[in-house]
Amino acid sequence: MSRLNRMIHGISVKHLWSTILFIFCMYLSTSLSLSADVDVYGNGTYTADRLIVLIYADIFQNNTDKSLLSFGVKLTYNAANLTETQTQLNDAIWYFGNTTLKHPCPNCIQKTNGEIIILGGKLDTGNPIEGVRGSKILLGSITFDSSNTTEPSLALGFGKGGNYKNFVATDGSILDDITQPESGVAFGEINLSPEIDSDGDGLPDSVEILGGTDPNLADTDSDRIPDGLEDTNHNGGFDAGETDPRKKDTDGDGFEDGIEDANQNGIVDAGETDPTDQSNHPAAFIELGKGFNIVCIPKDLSNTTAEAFLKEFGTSEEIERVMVCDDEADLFTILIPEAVNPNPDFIKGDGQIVLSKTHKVLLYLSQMTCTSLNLHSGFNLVGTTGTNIPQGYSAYDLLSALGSEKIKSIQRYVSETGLFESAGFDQDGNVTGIDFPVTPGEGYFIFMAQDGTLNF
Ligand SMILES: [Ca+2]
Ligand SMILES: [Ca+2]
Ligand SMILES: [Ca+2]
Ligand SMILES: [Ca+2]
Repeated sequence: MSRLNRMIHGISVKHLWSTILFIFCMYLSTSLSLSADVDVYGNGTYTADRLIVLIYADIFQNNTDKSLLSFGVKLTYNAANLTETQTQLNDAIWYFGNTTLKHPCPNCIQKTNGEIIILGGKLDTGNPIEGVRGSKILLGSITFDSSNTTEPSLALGFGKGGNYKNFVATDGSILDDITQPESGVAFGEINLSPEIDSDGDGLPDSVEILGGTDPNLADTDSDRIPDGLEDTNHNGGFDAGETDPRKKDTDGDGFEDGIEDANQNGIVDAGETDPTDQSNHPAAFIELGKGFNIVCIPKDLSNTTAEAFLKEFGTSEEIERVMVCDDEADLFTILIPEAVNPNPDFIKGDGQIVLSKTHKVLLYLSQMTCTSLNLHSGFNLVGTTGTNIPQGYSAYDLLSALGSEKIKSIQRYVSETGLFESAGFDQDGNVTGIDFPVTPGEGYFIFMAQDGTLNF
């Protein structure tokens, strides 16, 4: 019985065709794949007027003793149809120096009409013979403007800068010289397909691979701004006027890009600060997550009406309700945007519970005066409204300032995890629990044993 027959024997007719298809695909993929020490191939993705070619290599996949120290690849193209606009070596992997100080490879990209040579090497001073090994290793990329992106006539071959031989392995062997098909270098096809944007962030997958962002994650650096709104010209680079899609805080002023750009639209709107200018940043901010939030509005609340107070948080489209603690009655007053509301006493330093329908950032551009917190025995919902709280002030600092006789514990709500964090005193009067930061705009539950006042 043949191998195929043995495999088919015993399976139902229902599965027969899918099995035959599977075996056929196995055969196809085996017959199409290359099998040299280093297989070089490409993926091209196109739109109506652009073609991006990513050149990859499978390197020493069947040999764990060797890796590759250098390569030289040539792409031949039809210059009548294609105009090269950008060629890059993947210098994240191929570099001279070390992981923190990477020297650019001199003269490693050579262009003539119809031919581009990319040369690369890895020489890490920490481990000079480490080399590179693995499957689908990106060597470099070439971007073309095109009048005919779907039949561009592309071919890969050895890239030789002069007479140099460039594929050198860690054992000293020069793979350019080896002619047996299973050892040495084999050049495959460049497969072409239309550009896609898997994560829907506005940057095509190929541009994300080029630029080092994640093609399957819309916000690579999790600063709340999608990659495609940071890299606004969609070229995979980090250009003047753009925020860096690989860095949360582009200008390093301590405020993440998506806080400064409060509505996360990639534009500096009125009332926002510039995420690319270190000297321009907010004084304080409140970040509302979707759902439950405990916050404290950093402003002078004297003579504030419920209507004006609610406007600080947003419209009824954004906010479901705000709960203000009435300290005297130990009750919450519930306020609903754009409805008829009672007018509670607003006391500076009181916290609020906000049920938000959306994620929202509220920016405060100017410095606010600091306040003292008047805390009464029992439950308090308070917040720090000022911006002159000492740098690094934390729950333990607050507990120590009041002392174990007066304060029992402090809690905050972390909207990302949906959990409360708590700090207090143990039996011996030592601070214990999570030493979370105390920051302007955030609200806290404080449980007091006696009345007390806290001055920052
Ligand atoms: Ca994308
Ligand atoms: Ca981002
Ligand atoms: Ca960013
Ligand atoms: Ca910033």
